[in-house]
Amino acid sequence: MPYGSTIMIDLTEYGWNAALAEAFEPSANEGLIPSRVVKQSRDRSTVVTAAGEVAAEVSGRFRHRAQGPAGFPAVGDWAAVRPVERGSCLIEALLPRRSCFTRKAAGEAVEAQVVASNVDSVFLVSGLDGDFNLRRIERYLTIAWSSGAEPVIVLNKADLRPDLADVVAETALVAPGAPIVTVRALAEGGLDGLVPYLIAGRTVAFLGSSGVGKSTMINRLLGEDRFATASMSDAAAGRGRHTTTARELVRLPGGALLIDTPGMRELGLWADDEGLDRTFDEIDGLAARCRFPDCGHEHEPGCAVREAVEAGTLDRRRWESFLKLRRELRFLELKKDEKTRRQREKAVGREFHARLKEVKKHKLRYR
Ligand SMILES: Nc1nc2c(ncn2[C@@H]2O[C@H](COP(=O)(O)OP(=O)(O)OP(=O)(O)O)[C@@H](O)[C@H]2O)c(=O)[nH]1
Ligand SMILES: [Mg+2]
Ligand SMILES: [Zn+2]
Repeated sequence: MPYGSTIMIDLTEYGWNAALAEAFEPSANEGLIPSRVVKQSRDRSTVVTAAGEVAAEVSGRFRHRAQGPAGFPAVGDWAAVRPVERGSCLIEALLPRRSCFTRKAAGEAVEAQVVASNVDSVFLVSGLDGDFNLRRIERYLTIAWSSGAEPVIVLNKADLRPDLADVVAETALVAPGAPIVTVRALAEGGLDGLVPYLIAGRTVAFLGSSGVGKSTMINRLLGEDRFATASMSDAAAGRGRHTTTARELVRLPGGALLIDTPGMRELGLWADDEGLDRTFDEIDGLAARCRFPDCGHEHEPGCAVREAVEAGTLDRRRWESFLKLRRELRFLELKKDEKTRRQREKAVGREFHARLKEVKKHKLRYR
């Protein structure tokens, strides 16, 4: 790759700005160059630099210093890289993330996994077919409100639902404060509702289960079949799960930056209380009228939330969903605290042994 002085790509087209340039300054002094991660699959990255796209991997120093999986490069990250040879470079550091959509990594480990970083909007995509699920939307929203990006609920495959107005009304009840857009990815003009969010230099991540039409939408917006999509026959037969396997950022001709992601089978919560409260805004509002300021809305007397459920003004499923997600968050907090404590104990232990060794050495020397 030509790393010389020829500049082929203006990184402002990828969202580079004065604030990033300032954060990058120390790295510039080390002879590194700025780049954005445009593709991420397992431990392989591709970054775009002023000289074009190149394969990238993290340096030994980066790996040594990284704090868990969330510290590793994710699509959308800005990275300081060192060109090494034709067609590859080493990622030495990441610039601070402005926002990031995070989930709990699958399995027992209490680790965050960054799905997409530095995003302005997240399109939470559902398909209006058999797979439509309001509870899943609440789960995505809780993370999205915690991410620092603006969520937009995108309901695709609107062609399959004659009762569209009802579905939108139902969705609005579980997504207070989030815009809802219905689209038909396969129809002429069917994506017009997304246009207000596709702004030059701004980044939009497409998130949602497998088969909801994320890649189909991005292809239509690009005007080319850049990404593989599940074929109609696969979709009809219920096959074609997880067609997309990498997280990838592309630039639309109009300048908006879109991130395609593989469908997520499991979306473990990695969020904060504020994200939960925004998702369940009406419950948060009712809570102000509970007798106890720290009411858990479960068994306490004088609970305005439970009273609303009993009076039928708050949907019982909504209340149950809130309690379930909150339980999941509490469990996560507990595990995180445990982990921090263990790490601290380990550090204290290490320190103690180091001192002990010093003392012994000292005694030997002066005996
Ligand atoms: N009826 C209908 N089908 C659609 C629409 N949008 C997409 N599809 C179909 O849905 C199937 C899945 O689309 P994909 O774009 O591959 O889905 P995806 O969200 O990218 O899935 P993963 O990559 O597995 O996460 C394909 O067969 C599409 O043709 C739509 O608006 N209406
Ligand atoms: Mg896809
Ligand atoms: Zn209460």
